[in-house]
Amino acid sequence: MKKHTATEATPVARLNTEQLKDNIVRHLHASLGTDVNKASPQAWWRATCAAINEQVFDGLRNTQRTHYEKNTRALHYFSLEYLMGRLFSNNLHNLGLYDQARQALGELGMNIADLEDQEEDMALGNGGLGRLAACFIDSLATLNYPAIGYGIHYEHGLFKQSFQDGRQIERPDSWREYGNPWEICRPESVQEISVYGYVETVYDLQGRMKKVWHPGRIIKGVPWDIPVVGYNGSSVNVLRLWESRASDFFNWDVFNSGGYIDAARENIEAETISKVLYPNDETDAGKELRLIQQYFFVSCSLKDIIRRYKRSHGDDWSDFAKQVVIQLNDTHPAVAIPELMRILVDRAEMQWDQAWNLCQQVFAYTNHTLLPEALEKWPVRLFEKVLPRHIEIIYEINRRFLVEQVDVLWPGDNQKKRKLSIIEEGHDPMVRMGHLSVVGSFRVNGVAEIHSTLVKSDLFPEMVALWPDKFTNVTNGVTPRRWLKACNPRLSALLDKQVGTNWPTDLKQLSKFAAFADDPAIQDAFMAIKQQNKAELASVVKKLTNIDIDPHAIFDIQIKRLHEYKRQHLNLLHILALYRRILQEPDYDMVPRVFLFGAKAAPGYKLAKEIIYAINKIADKINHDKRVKNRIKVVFMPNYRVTLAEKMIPAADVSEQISTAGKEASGTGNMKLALNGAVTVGTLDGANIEIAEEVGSDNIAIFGLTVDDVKALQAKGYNSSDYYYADPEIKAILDWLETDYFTPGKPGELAAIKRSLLEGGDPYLVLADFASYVKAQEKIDLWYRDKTLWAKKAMLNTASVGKFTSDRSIEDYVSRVWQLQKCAVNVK
Ligand code: Z2T
Repeated sequence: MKKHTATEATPVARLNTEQLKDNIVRHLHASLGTDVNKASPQAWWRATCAAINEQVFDGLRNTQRTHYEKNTRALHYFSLEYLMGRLFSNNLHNLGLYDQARQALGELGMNIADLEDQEEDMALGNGGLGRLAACFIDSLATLNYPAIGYGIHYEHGLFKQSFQDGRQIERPDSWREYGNPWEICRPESVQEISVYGYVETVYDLQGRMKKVWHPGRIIKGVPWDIPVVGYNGSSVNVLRLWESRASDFFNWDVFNSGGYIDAARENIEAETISKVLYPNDETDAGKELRLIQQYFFVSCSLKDIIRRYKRSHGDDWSDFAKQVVIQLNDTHPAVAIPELMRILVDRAEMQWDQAWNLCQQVFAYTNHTLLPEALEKWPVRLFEKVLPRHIEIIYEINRRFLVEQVDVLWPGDNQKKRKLSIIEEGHDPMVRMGHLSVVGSFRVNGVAEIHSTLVKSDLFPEMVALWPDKFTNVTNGVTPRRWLKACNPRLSALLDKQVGTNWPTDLKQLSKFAAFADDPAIQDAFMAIKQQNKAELASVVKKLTNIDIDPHAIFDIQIKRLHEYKRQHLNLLHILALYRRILQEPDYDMVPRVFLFGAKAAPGYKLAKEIIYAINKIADKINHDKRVKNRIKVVFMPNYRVTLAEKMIPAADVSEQISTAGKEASGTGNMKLALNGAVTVGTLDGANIEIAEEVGSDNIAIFGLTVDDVKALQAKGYNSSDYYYADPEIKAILDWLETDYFTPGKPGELAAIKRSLLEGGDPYLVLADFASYVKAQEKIDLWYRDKTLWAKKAMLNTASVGKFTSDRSIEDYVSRVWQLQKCAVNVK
């Protein structure tokens, strides 16, 4: 038989247009029960998905067989969130079939873009953390690393957002209401997990103490597999998502004793577990159901991993840490640590030390934030109720940690013990999941250089003293397949021509594009593409908001979850400053600008919702004010999500990355926007710092306080009202918010922002950074007036951000954390 390598093997056969046409029509008949004359766009989309899946499943079988035969070490990515977006064009691009499919559908009388719009976003995540997981599994498959993603099969993903009189309304998202073509149910791999109940202490014949957990409830986990197609005929990996169901044998027993209704209620409760994604991105919900969600998917996943391991190793655990590495995506899945201990000690009857040793070789933990309100803590009494055995195990992990580690380095130092303890003392004691994650992992990483530095210096300094080598950095990245090739086909074609076609898997190739930054013909081509992308976005804006925007204006874009620390209100204050200048000076000279926002607020986050309301009200006023003469337009795009990002990012001139220094762990939208030729206005925070290093200070507008400045200002005592009284522009703008100018007849409706900045003490230093922000924006205005200068800066952004491919992030994880081998897939 022919020998295959990763590059020459094509685990997925390439089809030509004719074959694809045949397959689509065949599925229209055989799978959809319709025909070419009466099929709806939805049926065409499904038939095409089925045709794509024939190729996907070939690749999946080849990959799974190869991994099984070679018995490779594999990464197991544990994440509560995967923000996948749509998979139709992604899978076609990664299979190398997009152009054939477009042509095939065209010849069948269908427009591929219309079919793409049939698909609901798979929005099983909140924002950056969930989208990062999606980019990582794309890169893992592309790079041929054996890996599986584990998570929850939420019935409802992140809520759908609309506006009613400018206020955010949330509606449920039902992404699989009519079935999802990409998922495969695997009933043969169901798992059962336990919650509640009590722990009994028993003694065996040798007099050894044993703990027996008598669960109160048993729940079934049903796995759904989503194939993850690597780019260019590489591996097809799996994302395995667990759906909760009532366990038949446990609950329906009650039926016999006349407890039919009770049994039915228990069923409903079991099925509630995977019902809905918690919509808070950086606040700890602290709810019982959330803890059960975490434990449910972690326990199912560990059992799945162990079942697979035992298939080849039986009860011999000695190779487990060689075969298995588990990455914890933040602390959300950290209960995996006591769960694996429970399985090893209680079930496999392993000695504690040996079990702990194994655990510490298997887990690695990524921290995604320093915000105190996002650092997970669970009340001990909740743990006792839901996971009575796990809390005992956590106590024992903690006891040994304090005695064997902390007390050895700091003998008798009780203050250190209080600070480092996994259990936070108080009248309501808490389990600190960050501490547990650090103690139980062999590696801990932050997601950008500055963030990893702060994780060490500010969050876990004593842990660094105990384990200096545990801590590392892996700067985030984004997949250039989705975030350039698929979403920006025009720019992709130009890049293919100028730097060759290898950039999707070797993004540093883009640096060759810098050689054309002064070439007038290429500048024109580049700017013409931006212009077309902007015109396309303008028609999307018109359709969604009925607002007319001029594609020749600067498109200034801020897209991210709504948060005080991300400072959408700083952007808003700048808009108000411009508006006020125009009113005071009717001929105020500025390049026309469209400010576009996209953001969802967590439903319970009051001030975030007030900021959305204020942006909408102010937009309405400015957009209809004739005196503005279209110099400013403000658009709040409803229901921002992956699919909308794919339309906005290619059309951006300016990228707003304006968080308070030290607060944004990394950011990933910043990378996507720069890659598509937007110039960043940003603080020295998160990955902005590394973007600035790559693009150079001429090609980015940096402003504001640095991390050190912020610390110094807060140490000396920050008084926001100083800025209010010292700067007449700030004062006028904030006072404006209290009038009824933007909300006729209802003064004070926008006052919440002013209150938070003055009475609230302006915790994110908006007023301190305002003047510097306005200057950076003036620089942008000046730069944009010179078309060649701007083209050069934009092009150099695209050319310089090759570092931020998620392929590089994955290679960093492989060498610093996972120690995986690439595995070429054999074709059969
Ligand atoms: C999230 O999206 C992020 C951090 C979180 O901390 C939670 C969520 Cl849902 C618990 C973001 C960071 O804010 C962002 O800076 C980073 O780029 C992203 O995670 C991926 O690392």
